[in-house]
Amino acid sequence: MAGDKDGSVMEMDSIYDIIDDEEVQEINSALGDGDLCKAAEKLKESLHEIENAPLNIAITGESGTGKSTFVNAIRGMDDEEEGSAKTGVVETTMEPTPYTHPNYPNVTVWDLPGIGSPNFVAANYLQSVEFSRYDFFVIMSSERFKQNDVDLAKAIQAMDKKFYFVRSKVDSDLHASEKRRKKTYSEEGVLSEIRENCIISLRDGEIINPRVFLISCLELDKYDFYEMHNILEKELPEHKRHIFLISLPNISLPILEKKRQALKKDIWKLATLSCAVATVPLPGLSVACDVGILVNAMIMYQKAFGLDKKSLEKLANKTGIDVSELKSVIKSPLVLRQINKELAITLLSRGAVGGLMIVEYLLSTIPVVGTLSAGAISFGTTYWMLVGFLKEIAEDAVRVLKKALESPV
Ligand SMILES: Nc1nc2c(ncn2[C@@H]2O[C@H](COP(=O)(O)OP(=O)(O)OP(=O)(O)O)[C@@H](O)[C@H]2O)c(=O)[nH]1
Ligand SMILES: [Mg+2]
Repeated sequence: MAGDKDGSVMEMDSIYDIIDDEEVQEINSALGDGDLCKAAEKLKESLHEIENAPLNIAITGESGTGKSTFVNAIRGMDDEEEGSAKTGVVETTMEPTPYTHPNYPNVTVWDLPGIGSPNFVAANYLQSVEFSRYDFFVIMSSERFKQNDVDLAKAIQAMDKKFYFVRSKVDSDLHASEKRRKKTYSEEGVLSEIRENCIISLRDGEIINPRVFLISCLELDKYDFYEMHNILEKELPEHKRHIFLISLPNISLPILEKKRQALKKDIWKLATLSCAVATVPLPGLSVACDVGILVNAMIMYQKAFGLDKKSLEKLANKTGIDVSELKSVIKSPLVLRQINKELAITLLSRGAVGGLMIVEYLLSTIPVVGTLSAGAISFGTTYWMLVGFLKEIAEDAVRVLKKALESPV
């Protein structure tokens, strides 16, 4: 795939790279009897639900285990940024403190009070932090898990909520071990020793099949963070998965790919919605669609992949790599342009041929598309345009991340 010099959207390898069987089935059942307006109404609700699903993540554990640092890290923030949780100082919070995600206001990470006091009673603690509002709990420890951690996990389970154990600061353990045992040092060895240790202490506390993720809040892209995120994603209810994926910090290539897939899944909904409401074709095009819906989607992609102005500046700050240098690896002429109606219309007009290809394919697999008359062409063209834009932006996000990872910081 390549955007040509004047910014046209892509050539694709094959139609199957663009639209798969699962999507065809979904479109088929959504369009049902060919009533686009009825289908659009349902899709609107479904999109609204997944984009606005509230996600509340509770971080708990003993004092000093890295809770506040983790609260910042999973929101893609550093500890000194405005809106970040205070770290490093002994700040015994007595109340659960909500920290909103900087880009997604429906995602809140809660920094809960510590559980270290000797007369800690798990059930009372859960009542006092209003356990029912959280989607899941992360119980953090920077050493072996203790009785309080175990009691808390059991009480969470009794309330029918999910919990995950995080063993933080593994970077420090590795560093110390490397210094002290130069000859026999093995990263894998140290990590499996820590894991084993945690599992034993949890099993001793009668936690069956405990799951422990080894993490460094200072280097979130390493160790078990990705695995943890995979498991969380699987275990979240379906309508919360999207926002969870999209709100993750852009710290690793697999995360970028997951984001692309999650966003790609909803393109047919956006295309249907955009075409359902408009009846008058855009001047000079045989496409009738609501361009505003497309512009919003494009802005959302840019933000999700951290290629908007604010995110690039933040990344530059974090890595010490100049914004202009980060931008220099961006290949698509589209990614850095101001996203507005004009850009969307330009892309739609250049996507007409690809749009027809989609329409032809859909007509052969979903005959009901044929009843949409002008809507079918509009659907194909808008769909093609968004897929192309997403592909370009995702590929550039990969280039920018690779550049950022070169940073010595
Ligand atoms: N090396 C290393 N240090 C960490 C990690 N996580 C946190 N820290 C450091 O540990 C110290 C305590 O971290 P906080 O995030 O403030 O811990 P907390 O659990 O919020 O502590 P309280 O609010 O007092 O309960 C800070 O100096 C952090 O920079 C980690 O994964 N690795
Ligand atoms: Mg704290």
